[in-house]
Amino acid sequence: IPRVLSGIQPTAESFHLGNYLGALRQWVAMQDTHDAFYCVVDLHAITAGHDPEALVRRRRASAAQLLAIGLDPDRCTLFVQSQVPEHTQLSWVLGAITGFGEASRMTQFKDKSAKQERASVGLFTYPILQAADILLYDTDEVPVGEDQRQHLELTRDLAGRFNKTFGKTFRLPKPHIVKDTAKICDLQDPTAKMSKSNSVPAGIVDLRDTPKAAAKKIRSAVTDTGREIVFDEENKPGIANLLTIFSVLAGVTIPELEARYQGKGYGDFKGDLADVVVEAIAPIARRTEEYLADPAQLDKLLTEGARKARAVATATLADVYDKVGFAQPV
Ligand code: AQP
Repeated sequence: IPRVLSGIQPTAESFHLGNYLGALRQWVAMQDTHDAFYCVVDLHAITAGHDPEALVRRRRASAAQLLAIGLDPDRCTLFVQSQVPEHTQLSWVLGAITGFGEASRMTQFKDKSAKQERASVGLFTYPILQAADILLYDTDEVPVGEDQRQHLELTRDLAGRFNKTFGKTFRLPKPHIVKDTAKICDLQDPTAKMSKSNSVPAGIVDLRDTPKAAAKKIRSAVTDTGREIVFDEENKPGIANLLTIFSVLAGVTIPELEARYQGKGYGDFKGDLADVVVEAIAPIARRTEEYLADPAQLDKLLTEGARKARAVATATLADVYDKVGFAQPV
């Protein structure tokens, strides 16, 4: 049974519809077809500055949302990255075989560092830690959005290079990117991706938004000139984005939606979509609060997940340490 691993950063109080449709929905589905490892990547979340109290809160909020969307600790290994020290240990080894130029080509670093006054070295080496996350678990597939494709390529390059230099150790992982939902766009700027750190609040639907707030954001989403509801990414990126969201959440194809709204206006369409979005996220928000009501139980569950993860991670790291000539950790 193939292995899947993916992670998500606890950088906000809530995940958004882009995270959910681009990646998290696939996480849920792959629990039944794969040996699944999912982690809240809090080590990654400190690379752009952070507040410790908020990090604790967001770590739990992230785990609660993952359970709320349907991850089941009996069917997957759900854990927090900082509880598995092997991630940083492997990252150091991989950093030593990563070229400076190679790391400098990562577009996410270029984009994110350009927006900061002082970008950290941690932000620069982020993709190397991500490679370690993936390679520790002999991962076959990594369900992610389009923005992570380049990092996955780096991961494969590093795995191949390590294998060639020190002997076969790592499996080469493949990205699992669902094309239709690989890039959900900002509701206020449909040419940009919906993003926790870049979008204005009105541009993002959060999974923890109240029904009223979510509906309002959908109803005030930027749409294009013209009146027709047709899927045309080039000329009508706003409507195309809304059609994508509608189609996936309601389980209706885009041609069916185009037919349904022929001759109707944007207002009708957005009103109906608002209902669909609220119906999808309201139960997630409610269940998230239920899990958050018992933080001790949540922490216990995550610690059990970390134990399961470590059973795999320590074996991989021991092999890596042998291969590179390190003494074993005691
Ligand atoms: N707009 C999106 N459409 C489709 N997939 C998306 N993902 C993120 N935004 C979209 C996917 O969500 C997963 C988790 O992402 P992350 O926690 O690593 O954060 P990110 O990719 O950096 O996403 P954000 O929302 O833009 O966060 P910030 O702004 O904090 O960096 C990934 O699989 C990602 O592909």
